[in-house]
Amino acid sequence: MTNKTITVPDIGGAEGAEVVEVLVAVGDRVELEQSLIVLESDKASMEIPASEAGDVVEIRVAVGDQLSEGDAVVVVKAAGAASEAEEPQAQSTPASQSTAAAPQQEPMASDQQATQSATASESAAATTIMVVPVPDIGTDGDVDLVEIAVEPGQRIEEGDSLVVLESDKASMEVPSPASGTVVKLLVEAGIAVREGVALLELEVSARQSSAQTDAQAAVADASSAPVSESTPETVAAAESTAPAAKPSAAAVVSDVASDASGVYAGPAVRKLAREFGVPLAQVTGSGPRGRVLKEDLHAFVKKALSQPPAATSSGAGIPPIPEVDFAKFGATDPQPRSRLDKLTADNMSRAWLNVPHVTQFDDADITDLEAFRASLKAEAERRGTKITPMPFLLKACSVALNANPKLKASLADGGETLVYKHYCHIGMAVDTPNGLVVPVIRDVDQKSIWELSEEVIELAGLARDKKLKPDQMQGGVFSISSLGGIGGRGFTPIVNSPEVAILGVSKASTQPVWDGSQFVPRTMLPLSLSYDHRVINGGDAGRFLTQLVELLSDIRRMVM
Ligand code: CAO
Repeated sequence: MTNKTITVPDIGGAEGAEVVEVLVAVGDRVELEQSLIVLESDKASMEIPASEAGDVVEIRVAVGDQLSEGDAVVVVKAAGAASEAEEPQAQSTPASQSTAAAPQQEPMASDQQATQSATASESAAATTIMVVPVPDIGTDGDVDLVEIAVEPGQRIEEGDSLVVLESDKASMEVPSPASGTVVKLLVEAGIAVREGVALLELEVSARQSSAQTDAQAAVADASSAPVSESTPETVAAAESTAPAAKPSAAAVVSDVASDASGVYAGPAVRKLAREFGVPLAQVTGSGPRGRVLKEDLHAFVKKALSQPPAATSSGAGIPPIPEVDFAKFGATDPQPRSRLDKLTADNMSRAWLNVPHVTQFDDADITDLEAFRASLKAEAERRGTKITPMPFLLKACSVALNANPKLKASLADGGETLVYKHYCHIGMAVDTPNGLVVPVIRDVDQKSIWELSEEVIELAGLARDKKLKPDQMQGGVFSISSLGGIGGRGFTPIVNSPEVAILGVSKASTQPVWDGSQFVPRTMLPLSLSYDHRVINGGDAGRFLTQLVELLSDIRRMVM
């Protein structure tokens, strides 16, 4: 039994590839070629395989470490390796030792097809055409060419991704072996390719080329390039090897097709996702077999940035409501929401999440009020208006608010200060086809019932015609939400923060009320007062609502 240090093999010259996952732990038994860690460079995601089977006795790396060829990964206690020396000390193994362990290295032998074309003049132009083939991809079979990442005329740097290949198990990016300009694509997306198939022609500098042609690789024969459009004229055979002219197999080590969360994405997309801080599992892939493309990631980020934060998730650790594909259950008709609806949603979420709400209920006996209102009908008609319970509600609220000023105060300075207001502007929720708006009636306490009545009609009309000006929706100290004209026996309105209280008004109805000796029919108006319990206590709310009920039950009290 000997201790063996397993090191990073040739990873295509990538320096400082980051450890993104450690797949084994001390004490684990690893088999030959079992993946030990996952490294990611800016071009590829690579699983580093065990070059020895044995028990892991030491892990030399941690997530976040930057590794290069030859750096130690793990130490294993290997069985039966009689020829190997014991390695008692932890140290990096020389690259030459480690590369022998990398299964990806072998395809770099001279039977591979790389490629230097001789079509270009070797002279004055000082450029030459290089044909870039599919490198060793770890399989003899065909793989799908799913994406072409470059186009003719494009200037690229050595290492830039040229194409994306995909097998059943892996997605691979083929990096450019040299810097240059793409002259011609020899393949198209959607075809099947295999090692040796010419991908494209690259115009490179003669200097760069000559450095590469010192060790030029043989070109694939026609039979090994089943889908290539390359011709003998454009692909000149060479007998030597050309490591610089062909992508290193290790540099395109396959990225696992789908990770533990089932995400299917290439290394560049994974890297980008990490940079954006996007959990890839949340991105819907539009590529073949659901593969997440860069475009998908961009679309996801764009959408996330344009969405109001509280639309589906409040943040603060509150889990978002999952998206549901309703079309699975029947016909649907998705409609974009109006700006007003989305704004209301934001405001409601903000108030709901920030304000500890309590709602208190009571009924006001408005029998006399209704009789009085009915008596005003003829006069209202003469004035060219009509009078609903709303102006009476506004007036009664203004009186009760002035008597209970805390109900029209607001918190400030992060809760350090309570701002009392000497004015009495009241907001009135208006239901419009376009959404909910809350125009504000100013100085309600100083206006007559007739004035209030006219203003209710005017502001409700402006709201429905989308003609309210911003200042007509600002400055409220309290709100009334009346569903009385619509129906319902009670509801719990959401405080229109930074206000601290809101009155919900439901539909009045005739109820039997015990008068001490008998039941008598009375018109009862259900009221619900929601309040911010950080500011308003039950006692404050109880006093306010009781006074409001008294005012509505006997409107003479409004002038007292
Ligand atoms: N009980 C019984 N009847 C009532 C009533 C009540 N509480 N309140 C109003 N009514 C009657 C009115 O008297 C009127 O009847 P008549 O025409 O016979 O007189 C009818 O209902 C319709 O009134 P209205 O709603 O047009 O007028 P309003 O002054 O009472 O209310 C406004 C004006 C703008 C508040 C109202 O039209 C409205 O938009 N309400 C919806 C508010 C809302 O959406 N709140 C929810 C916010 S949170 O989602």
